Amino acid sequence: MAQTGQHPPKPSGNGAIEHYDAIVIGAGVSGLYQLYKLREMGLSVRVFEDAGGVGGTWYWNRYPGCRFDSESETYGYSWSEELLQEWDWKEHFSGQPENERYLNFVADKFDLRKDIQLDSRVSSAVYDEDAHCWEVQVEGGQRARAQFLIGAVGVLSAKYTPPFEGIDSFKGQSFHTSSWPKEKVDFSGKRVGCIGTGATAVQLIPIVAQEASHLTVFQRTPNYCAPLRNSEVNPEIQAVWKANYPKIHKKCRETSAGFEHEFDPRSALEVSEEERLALYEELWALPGFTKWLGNFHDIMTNQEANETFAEFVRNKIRERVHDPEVAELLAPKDHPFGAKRIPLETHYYEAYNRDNVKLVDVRKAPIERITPKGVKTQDAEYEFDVIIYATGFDAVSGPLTRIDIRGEGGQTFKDKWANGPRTHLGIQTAGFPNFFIAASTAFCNYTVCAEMIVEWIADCIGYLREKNLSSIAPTLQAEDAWVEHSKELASYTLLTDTKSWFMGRNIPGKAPALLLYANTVPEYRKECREAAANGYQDFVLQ
Ligand code: NA7
Repeated sequence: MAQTGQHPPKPSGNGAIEHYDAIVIGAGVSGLYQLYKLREMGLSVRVFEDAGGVGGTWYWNRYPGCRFDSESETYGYSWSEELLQEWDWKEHFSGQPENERYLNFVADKFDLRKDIQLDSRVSSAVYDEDAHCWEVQVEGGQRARAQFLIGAVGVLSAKYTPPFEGIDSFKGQSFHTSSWPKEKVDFSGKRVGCIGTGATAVQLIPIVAQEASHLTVFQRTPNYCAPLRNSEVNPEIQAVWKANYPKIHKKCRETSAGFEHEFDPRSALEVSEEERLALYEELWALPGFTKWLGNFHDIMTNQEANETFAEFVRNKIRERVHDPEVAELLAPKDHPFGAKRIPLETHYYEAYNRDNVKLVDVRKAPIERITPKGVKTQDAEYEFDVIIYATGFDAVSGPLTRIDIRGEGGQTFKDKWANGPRTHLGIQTAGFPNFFIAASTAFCNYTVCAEMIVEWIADCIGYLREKNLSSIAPTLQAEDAWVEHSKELASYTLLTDTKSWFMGRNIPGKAPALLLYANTVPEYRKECREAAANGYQDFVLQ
C-alpha cells in the first residue's frame, strides 16, 4: 500500500525550541489514536517515533510467523465505524505484514503522518515546574516543549538480549526477533540456533524448521502452548463482522479480559472428571485464547483446579511429540498453566518430530557464552550460520525507564519505579504532572484497554483546558492506595511466584512486581470512569 501523506523531516537539531500543546512518544496502536483524539480537540501535537515507520509492535516484530493471538475483529480499532467498514481482515488471527498495513492505512485515512516525526528517539523529558510544561530532547539534539507529555511506548517494546559473554564475537548472522530486518532472512541451507521458547519463538520455530537445514532450539523453561487454529476470513464472516461491530466491541468491553471469551462460572473442582475433560476437549478444539479465558473461573486462582488443566495440556503435548524424552522436556511442570503468557501455536510441537530439529535443555546445562562459531553450553558447543535471540522484553517499565524522564524536584522516573510501577490507574504517577502513560497495562486484549486509556487521557486534558488549569498529577496517597490495591489483586492469582515478564523476573536484577493490573476490564473501566466523574479528587490540580 502506497502511503499518501508526508512525515515531517527530522530537523538538524541546532534550531530553536519547538512548541506544541502535546507531545506523544510512539506511533503504535495507542500513539496513533492519541494523536487523532488530541488533534480532534484542537491541540497542536507532535509525535516522536523511534522507528522508520508507524505501527509500534507491528513495525518492529517482523520475524516469520508473527501474528495476533487476539481475534482480528476484536483487535482493530473500534472508534471509527467508517474504518471498520473499509478494512477487511484476511485472517482470523492476522499476521504482522497485514497488521502493519492496517496501521499505515489508519495513518493515511486520518491524515496522521503530518504530525509524526519518524527516526526520532526521545532521549529525555524534563518537567519545568514554573511553566508547567515538558521539555523533550530527541537524539541528535532537537528540542521541543509541550504542556502535556504522553508516553505511548507500549509494554513490550524494550527488547531484552541476555548479556552473554562473547556475544559480539559471533561470525554468522544474528537477529533479535524484535528488531528483525525488513528484508526476508533466507534460512535455506543454514544451521540455525534459536534461544528462547516464549510466545515469539513458538510462532517462529515451525517456520524456520521448514526452511533451515538444521534448527537447534535452546529451551530453559517450557511453556503451555495451545493451538491457535487460524484460518482465512471468508466474505460471509467478513459481512457478519461488519454488521455486528458495535455488538462485538460491547462484548469485549464487558468480559474479564477484553475478548469475546468469558470464564465459565463453575469451579473446575465442582464438576465430575468426565464433565471437566469434556469442557477441556471442547475448548481445545476452539481457536484462540478460549482454552485460557473460556475455562473454569478458578483455573487462574486455585492451584488444584489449575493442575487439572495443566495435566490435560501436558498430555496433549505427549500425544503430539513422538520422542517421549523430548515430550517430557517440552511439558511444563514448574509453573501453573497461565502463570506465564500462553503461546498460541501452529504446528509447534510437530516441529520437534522433524529430523532437522534438536531441542537442547539449557536449564540442565546453561549457555556459557557465544563463540565466533555459535553457542557454548556447559556441556557442548553448537555451530551455527544464524543465531536468533527470541529472548523477550524488559516489559512495561523498560520502555519508559530507558528514557531519562525527570519530574518535580528533578526526581527521575527510573528511581521512582525502581521497585515496580507506581501509578494511579496505571496512567499517571505522582510528581510527574501532565505526564500520561497511554499503554494498556491491564490483562486485556490490547486495543480494548488502550482505547479506553487514550480516551481517558484526552478527556482529562479536555477538562484541564475547560477549567483553565495548568497541571494534573495524582496525589501520593492515591498512588500508594493504587499500588496496594494492585498488589492485593495480584495476591489472589497464581501469577506472582512464576519467573515471567508479567513479574519482571525475566530480567536479571529487576525488582519483582506484577507489571500488569490483575482486575477485570469492566472493573478497571469503572475505576477510571469514577476517578474522572468525581472531579479528579485523587489528583492535584493546579
Ligand atoms: P518471553 O516470553 O519473555 O520469552 C523469552 C524466552 O527467552 C524465554 O523462553 C526465556 O527463558 C528465554 N531466555 C531469556 N534469557 C535466556 C538465557 N539467558 N538463556 C536461555 N534462555 C533465555 O518473550 P517473547 O518475545 O517470547 O514473548 C513476549 C511477549 O510478546 C509474549 O508474552 C506476547 O505477549 C508477545 P525463561 O522462560 O526465562 O527460562
